[in-house]
Amino acid sequence: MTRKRHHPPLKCRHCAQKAVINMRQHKLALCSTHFVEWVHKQTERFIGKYKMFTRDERVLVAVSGGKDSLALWDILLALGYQADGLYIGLGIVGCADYDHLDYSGESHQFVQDFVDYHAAQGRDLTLHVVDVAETYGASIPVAAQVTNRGREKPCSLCGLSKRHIMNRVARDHGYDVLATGHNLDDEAAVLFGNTMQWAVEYLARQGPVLPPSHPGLARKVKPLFRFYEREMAAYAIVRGIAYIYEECPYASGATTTRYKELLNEMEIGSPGVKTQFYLRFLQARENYGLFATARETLMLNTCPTCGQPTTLDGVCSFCQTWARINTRLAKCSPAD
Ligand code: Q46
Ligand code: ZN
Ligand code: ZN
Repeated sequence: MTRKRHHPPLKCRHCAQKAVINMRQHKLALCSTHFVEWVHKQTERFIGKYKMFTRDERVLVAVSGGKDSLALWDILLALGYQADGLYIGLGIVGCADYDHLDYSGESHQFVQDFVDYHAAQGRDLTLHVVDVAETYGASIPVAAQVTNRGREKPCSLCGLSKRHIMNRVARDHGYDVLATGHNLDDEAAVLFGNTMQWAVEYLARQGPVLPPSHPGLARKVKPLFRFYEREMAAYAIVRGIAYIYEECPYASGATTTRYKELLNEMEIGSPGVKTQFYLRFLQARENYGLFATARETLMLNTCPTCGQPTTLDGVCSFCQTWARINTRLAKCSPAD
C-alpha cells in the first residue's frame, strides 16, 4: 500500500502567510497581499521597459467583461494611470455550455458592475459603450450569417469590427494609447500559430507595443503580456473582481485554444517555456532584424470612407463588408 505524502501548505516568500499562488516559472509563491503588490510592480516595470505609455497620456482599455481586461483596468487605476474603458456589445448569445446565456449582455453587466463598484467608492470611471447592432445595423452573428450564410464562424468579421471600433473610439476621443488585456498564454499561442503558418506579415508586427501606423491613431499596447493566464485569474479573484467565466460560444474548438493546451502541456515539464518562446522571439527579431523587410514593405493607404489605414487600394475591408451586409439586410423582406 502506498502512503500519501502530505505537503505542508506553501508559505509566501515574503511573510509567514499561506501562499495563494505558486508560480513555478519564477520559483515564487506569494500570499494575496504580496501577490497583488508583485503584479502591480511587474506591470509598472513592463510599461516602463517597453515604453508603453506615461502618466501624462490617456489610455483607453478595451474591456470585454473577462478577467484579463478587467484586471488590466484595475491595475492601471491602482497604479494611477489615466485609464478609461471601452466595451463593445457584439450581440452574441449562448456560450460553450449553455445556448440560452446572453453572453454579450452578461459580459456588459460585469463591466458595468466594475464601474458601479468604483462609483460606490467615490471614483467615477469613464466607460464608452458601442453596441454593434445599434451602430452598424446588425449584431456580429447576424451580420456574419448574412455575409457568409453561416458557413464560417463570425470571428473574422468580429475581429475586423472590434479593431475598427477600437481605433475609431480612441481617435474620436483623443486617446494616446489603446490597451488590451492579452496575456502571455494568448500571445504565445498566436505566435505558435503564426510560426506554424510562417505568417511573415503577422510575425513582423506581433509584439507588446505597436506604434500608430497613421496620424491620429492610438499606440496599441498589451501591458499584461508577461503574465500567465492563471496569474490573471488569481489576481481577479484576490481583488474580488467579478468577471464572466464562460467563453464566447465561437471560441470553442479554435486553433488558438489547441495551441494554448499544447504550450501548457510543455510548461508542466519545463516551467517557463512559454515565456522563453515568446521573449526569445522578440529578442531574435530585435537583434537580428528578422522580418524587417516585411515591416518596411507593408504599405498602408487611407480608407476614403472612414479614414482608417488599409492595405487595400480604396475603401477598407470594414467599410466594404458592412456596406455589403446592410445592402443584403435591406433586401431581406420580413417574410424571409
Ligand atoms: S468574441 Fe468574437 Fe472572439 Fe467570439 S466571435 Fe470569435 S472573435 S470567439 S476573441
Ligand atoms: Zn506575503
Ligand atoms: Zn473604411
